[in-house]
Amino acid sequence: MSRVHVLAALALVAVGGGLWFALDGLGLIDQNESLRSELEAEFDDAYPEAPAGGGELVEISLVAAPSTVELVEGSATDVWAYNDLVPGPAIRATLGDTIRATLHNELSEPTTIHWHGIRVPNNMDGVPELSQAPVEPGQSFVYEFTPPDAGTYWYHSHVNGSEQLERGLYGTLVIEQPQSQVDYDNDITWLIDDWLLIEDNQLDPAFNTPDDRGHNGRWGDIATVNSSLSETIRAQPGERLRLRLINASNGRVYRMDFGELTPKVIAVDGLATSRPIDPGELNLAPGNRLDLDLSVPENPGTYAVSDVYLGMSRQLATIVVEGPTTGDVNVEVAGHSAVPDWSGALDASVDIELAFETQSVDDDWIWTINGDQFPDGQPLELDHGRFTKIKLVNLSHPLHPIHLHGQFFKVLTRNGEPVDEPNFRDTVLLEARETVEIGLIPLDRGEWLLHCHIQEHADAGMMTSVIVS
Ligand SMILES: [Cu+2]
Repeated sequence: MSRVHVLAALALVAVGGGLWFALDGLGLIDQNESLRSELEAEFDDAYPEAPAGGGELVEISLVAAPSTVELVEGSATDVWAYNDLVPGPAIRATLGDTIRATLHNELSEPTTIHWHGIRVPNNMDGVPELSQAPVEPGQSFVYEFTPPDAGTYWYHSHVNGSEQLERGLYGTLVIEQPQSQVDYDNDITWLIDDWLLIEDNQLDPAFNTPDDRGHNGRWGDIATVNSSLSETIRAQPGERLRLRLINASNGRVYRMDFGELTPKVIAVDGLATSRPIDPGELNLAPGNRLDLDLSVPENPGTYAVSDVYLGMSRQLATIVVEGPTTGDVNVEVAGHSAVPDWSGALDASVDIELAFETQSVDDDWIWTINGDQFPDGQPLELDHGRFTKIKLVNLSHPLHPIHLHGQFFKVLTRNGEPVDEPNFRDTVLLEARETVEIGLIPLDRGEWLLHCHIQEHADAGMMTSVIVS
């Protein structure tokens, strides 16, 4: 600092600017640190550090094995499934319950289960080599954890994801509030996936191709809801539905269009939003979840629910409204949680910058983060309880839904413009050459994976790890 600046700083004190100004000007207090303290105070237990517990034990056995599913009427498609179901068994528990899930591997290759979005103890996170050894064929592994947050989650394989997820190794996991603020007439989970079929309605056996890796992963030619091409809900006017959407696709992004229906998004990636959002404003990228609150309208009829992400409309499901009116058809939906505003975070310095990039190697593609293909490179280090700002830079044209295990974060900016999202996330989509800044306060200790949720990109090295200590 020059003498002129010191004098100017002292002059500020002289004119009544106060001690803090003066000390800041002299660099004796790190302004950035006081800003961080404010952001940490603003977080104010937005979600709990540890689970409350005190509930029941929910036990389930999950057998991963080859099976078949009827995607197209009249034909059996060979898949890999948990307990012969795609999606696997729907796991439901109440906040405070402990889940004990025993995985039995009856596949011909190793596997694990990741509990996407649940802040589990690090050794229950299902990441091969990082948090557990892969479960070998014929072996079992017991996962046990008490979810600290209510909401919509899912579980899936975390080994050879470009093939194991594509073949069907996933299921839904819903943690209910002990007392819901709203008494829904129906609570429905829609797991959305797309499938690439060849003749006889079998899965195209060429998984994880150079073409998949070089583009946005494997996109199918049919899209299903709960493995059905014609998922239909029947509801009466005035009923109130909770719809939980999960994107389990390897690469496909959806944007939901409800036509004349007017549901509101009330939770993103599990956690409640502090104000309702129009679903047309949000992408449902691989890994994302959206919870919707839908009041069934007065007019009987057949309403299409479609995906419009690519600009054209593709129908995914149908809501049939019929019968007498049972309740209010114009319910005002409210926000439910305290999400920090964190607009002050725009002035905080960036702690970590991650550049996502591809490299062409021998007519193939690898994916790197800051030049390293996983497991090369050093883990990132984050301080427990400290506000941290991370800049995610997509230097490539393909999409990258970036998923951070074990932590929630909030989007602060997109391409330098402030973003006012009333919600946390665990997965954020980076569009072509987009830069997104996120803020988070790490609460869960351990070494966690950060990766692209396009399975082919992750398998081509687009992963790194984050140590919270
Ligand atoms: Cu990617």
